[in-house]
Amino acid sequence: MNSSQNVNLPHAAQAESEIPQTQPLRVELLRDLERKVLWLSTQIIHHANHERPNDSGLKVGGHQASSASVVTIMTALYFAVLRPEDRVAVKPHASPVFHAIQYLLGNQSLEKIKSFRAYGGAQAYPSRTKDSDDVDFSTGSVGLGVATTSFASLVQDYVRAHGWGQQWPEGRMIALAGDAELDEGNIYEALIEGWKHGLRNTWWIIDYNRQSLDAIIPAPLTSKLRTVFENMGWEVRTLKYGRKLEALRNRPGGADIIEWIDTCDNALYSALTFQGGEGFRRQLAVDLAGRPAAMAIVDALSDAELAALMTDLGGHCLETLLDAFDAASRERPVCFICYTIKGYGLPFAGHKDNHAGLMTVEQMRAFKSANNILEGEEWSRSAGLNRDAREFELSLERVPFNAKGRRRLAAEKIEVGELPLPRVKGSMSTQQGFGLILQEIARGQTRLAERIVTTSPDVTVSTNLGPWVNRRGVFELREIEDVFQERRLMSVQRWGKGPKGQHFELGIAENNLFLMLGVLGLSHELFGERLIPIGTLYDPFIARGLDALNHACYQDARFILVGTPSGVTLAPEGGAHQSIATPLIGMAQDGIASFEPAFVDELAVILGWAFEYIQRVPKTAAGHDWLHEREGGSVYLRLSTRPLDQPVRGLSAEQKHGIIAGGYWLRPPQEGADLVIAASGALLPEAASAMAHLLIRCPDAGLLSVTSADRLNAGWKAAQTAQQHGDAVESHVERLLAPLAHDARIVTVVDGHPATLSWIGGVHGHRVQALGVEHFGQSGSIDDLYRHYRIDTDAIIEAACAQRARRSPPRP
Ligand SMILES: Cc1ncc(C[n+]2csc(CCOP(=O)(O)OP(=O)(O)O)c2C)c(N)n1
Ligand SMILES: [Mg+2]
Repeated sequence: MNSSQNVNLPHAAQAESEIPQTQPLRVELLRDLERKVLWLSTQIIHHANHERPNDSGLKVGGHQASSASVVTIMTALYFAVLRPEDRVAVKPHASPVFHAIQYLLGNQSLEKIKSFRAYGGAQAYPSRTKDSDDVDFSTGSVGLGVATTSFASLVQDYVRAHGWGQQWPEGRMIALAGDAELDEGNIYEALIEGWKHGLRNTWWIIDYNRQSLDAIIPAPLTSKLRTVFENMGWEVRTLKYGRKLEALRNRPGGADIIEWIDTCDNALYSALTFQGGEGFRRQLAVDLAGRPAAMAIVDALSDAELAALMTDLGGHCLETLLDAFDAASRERPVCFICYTIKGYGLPFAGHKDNHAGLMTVEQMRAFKSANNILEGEEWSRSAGLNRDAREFELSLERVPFNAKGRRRLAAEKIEVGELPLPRVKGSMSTQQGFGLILQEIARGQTRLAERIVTTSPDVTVSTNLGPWVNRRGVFELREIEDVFQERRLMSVQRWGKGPKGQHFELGIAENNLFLMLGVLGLSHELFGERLIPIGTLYDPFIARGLDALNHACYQDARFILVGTPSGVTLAPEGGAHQSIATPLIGMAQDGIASFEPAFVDELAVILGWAFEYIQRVPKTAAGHDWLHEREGGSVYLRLSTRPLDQPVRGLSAEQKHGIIAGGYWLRPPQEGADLVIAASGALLPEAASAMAHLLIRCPDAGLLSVTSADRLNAGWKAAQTAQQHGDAVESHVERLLAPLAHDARIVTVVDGHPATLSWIGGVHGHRVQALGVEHFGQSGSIDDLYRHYRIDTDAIIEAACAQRARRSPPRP
């Protein structure tokens, strides 16, 4: 293809994809768009900081230099290369560029870009949930958006291998990464995982400006990156020079100039870029003295021309970019290392302190005039381009990427129905129960069973997912024989591998689990196909992937997370494997409802609800319904390996409601009762046994099974807000505790941090003794550890009695 003429569709297969009335834009037009995008993205930040009223005087911020660095790359992508099915993670600090492009394409409002970083305006960093202009992947915590794209590609393969998603062409999963993002370890974890799964159809485009927030990287990193990526099966394309510099190679002396840049220290090159043509000229006069042919080239150029030549890097050359994108493979993942200049085209280009730098009012005035933009035309889409406005608009309408409008897909809900329940009798742990329930589901030929996809970071067996995988198989793009089975060697795990498998086997990196769940849980919106993702891991190692979990929830991905085993109940395994803080994580993490059931029948109710809850459609309409729960989200189940005697009972509708709302009475308190023991999960037997002792003195006492401190608390908070707005509503926990005497005592106990339930006294002003684990665990038996951490029967009794001693005199 000759990209100086027309920009062709990048792939023949795609050319046939039914994109109506679109046509490639000519490079001259792309060049104008590049200028316009640079102007608008710079102006969006300038307006937020210097033009919009700002009562607080607080700096609004924004990253003009980071944005300028990636303008050419994003212009090439969005206006020429991308197709609607492609999905992009834009580096966080280029948010203004993304919003400017969507504004030009008619997908973003003027009002939103004028209120960039203001309440209700375009977000500081691209956000799927808070922005309205079709963000594919939220970014902000550097590294996560990049790695997400490789998991997105694996999930797309999964969907298509199962024969779904055929109504939508296969898209490329693309990350626009800042070069410092590659310092994040999660990138390398993702590279290894991608290699294991035969990753393809993924592009990582690195904005290689050699600057981060604080620093300029001291030595060339490209050779290191190249080996890492190639080693992991990636194709690497380095786009170092633009057309102008490349052309020098054929001129006498030109190679000397190229060689000079090749060997120039990054910091010096940055400083000279900032100084401009005059700076380069002085330096070259010294360094290329004795190379008359090279100096003849330099001497023939004006300062402006020399600066333009010396900074003509690959990432700022449309033709170079278009050619590289056009030639790139789909069958292998591709890493483009695009040399760029941070702040390219702006006065602080190359300056080492430019990361958060803002152009001054005077600089913006000069920049506006250089762009031929008149006063009042700052937000015009075509001003200053010397083009017919109507034709320009028509060209924008024909941009292939925009052919299908907003690309947020939807999928029908999967009917959940009654879950087939395992036979539960005798003693069983919630973890065992979980494995059995999934095994039962796996046996059935239901839509639910078909759409469940499980994944685990190397703890599939030890989190009881094995039987599910035996029935449903491991997902691999190609069929792989189980050698052990073939040779009739005994193994409990008979895991066939192939394209119809329903379990993603992951390596140990928990971060990858959450990135994977993040994409599996967005499959309905990204690929138009609903999946029901379930991920299992050891509960303490949630902390290992916490930022990726937060990222998944921030994107409103929908999945079920099973943290098991949990707490000091894991006894002999010791402190490194015993979670303490996870109940608080479950409460504090937005977008995920956490549960800690004690019995398998409770777990079954929660799972049945969870399958439906994760499919709820987010409310988009404005208006508040204070008590109404958040429209869906993910679900976290904190399970245990401690076998508990299972109650033989049929749960009533009221009990089931309580289990989901967060708690129900195992023994209801009498009216005016003066003691309640509230316990979660594996500690129910201790609570029940303490209660049996205490009943002699407190026959009215109640025993509460807290299935979800998170939902109890959230319901209470929502009710308080509603009550403050005049709604006569009562939360579940308010209702539960209503019969208690005003001076009743509550003892709470949880195998986790005691703050999980200590708030409960605030509901009606009751006194609380909160028991739980505050300090690192250790090896021991359950009895040893419960005694040591004061969560055993005696500790509960003591807490109840201590409260009794301190009981305040009855109010008159
Ligand atoms: C996990 C995380 N750590 C720190 C930051 C703060 N931070 C934002 S941008 C940045 C440097 C980014 O440099 P680079 O990726 O090279 O982007 P550039 O602005 O040069 O394009 C840092 C440290 C962040 N956003 N996320
Ligand atoms: Mg950088």
